[in-house]
Amino acid sequence: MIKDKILVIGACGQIGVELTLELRRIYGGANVVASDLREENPLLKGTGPYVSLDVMNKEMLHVQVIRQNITQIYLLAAILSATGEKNPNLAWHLNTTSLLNVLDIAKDENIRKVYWPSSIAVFGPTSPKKNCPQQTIIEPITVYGISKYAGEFWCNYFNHRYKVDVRSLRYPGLISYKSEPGGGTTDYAVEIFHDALAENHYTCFLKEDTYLPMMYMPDAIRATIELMESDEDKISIRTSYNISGMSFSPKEIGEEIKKHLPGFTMNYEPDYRLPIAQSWPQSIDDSVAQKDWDWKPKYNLASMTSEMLKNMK
Ligand code: NAD
Ligand code: AKB
Repeated sequence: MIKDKILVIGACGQIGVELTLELRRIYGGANVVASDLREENPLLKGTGPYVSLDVMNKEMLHVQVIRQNITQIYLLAAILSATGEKNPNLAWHLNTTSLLNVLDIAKDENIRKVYWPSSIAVFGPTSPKKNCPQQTIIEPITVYGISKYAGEFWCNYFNHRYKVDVRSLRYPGLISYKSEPGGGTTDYAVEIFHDALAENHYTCFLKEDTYLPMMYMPDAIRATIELMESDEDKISIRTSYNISGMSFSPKEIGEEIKKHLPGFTMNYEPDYRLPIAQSWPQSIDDSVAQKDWDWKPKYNLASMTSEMLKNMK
């Protein structure tokens, strides 16, 4: 049996912390090397090795891969949709160069598997709004969406041309309480819990009827590991798989929170993130992921809300 040694890049971010902890639970703490530009997240301390690493420095990345005998890479470093619009050049540069650095090294060093997440942000205003299919019109309007769509095709290219086993999911907005979200348009669905518990009130930067696809973090972590552990012959999509959890609007999540915190109130002050959200689908068709590797979410709006409030209290 191959003994895997995993490198997680961007391990101190919203997904990275929880994914690293779960990978360490499965593969053993010493076999999962966490890395980031930032200081080590307190939740990771003492659970396994940590290296400070800038993924843009290809030489340093290459040295770490060789030095640590890495066999799998999870690349999570990116600039998300809202922050990306403030500095489009930086977002394009980080999101695409980081992926090319990792794919090149994976090709040269025979890395067994690579994971790189895409996003529902690849879709744009011309994509279907409801049950957006795996293959459809894709015309993203954010630099983040453009970088993710380009990245999907780089993954596809490296798989077909060089046989790099790179796998990917188009995550919806992710909702978690262990680590903070990092500059996305769907972040309102995390902020709302913090403000509800602190002030019993939330001012939302989207309109009340802005439906978006969302997922509770435990489902996203499970989807990631299920995809990565699936047999290679089950993977028919080498760009990125649609996956779906739940869909709701700010008004609906507010009403759900109100069932637990009766005095909770909301108002709306839409900003530059509203057109981004309105350009994305409201719900996602993930039938290809269901068929290929048996994907099925566990959480809906009600169960996610009660878990979030229970854990955050
Ligand atoms: P995040 O912003 O919370 O974390 C990204 C991490 O990467 C940060 O800790 C940051 O310090 C690190 N990083 C940035 N530049 C780096 C560099 N040059 N070298 C090394 N590390 C660097 O992001 P996240 O929400 O955890 O997202 C992880 C991945 O999942 C991204 O590719 C993102 O596009 C994708 N995704 C996230 C969501 C979501 O809702 N969180 C949804 C869809 C897709
Ligand atoms: C964002 O809002 O930018 C992310 C995403 C959906 O990719 N959460």
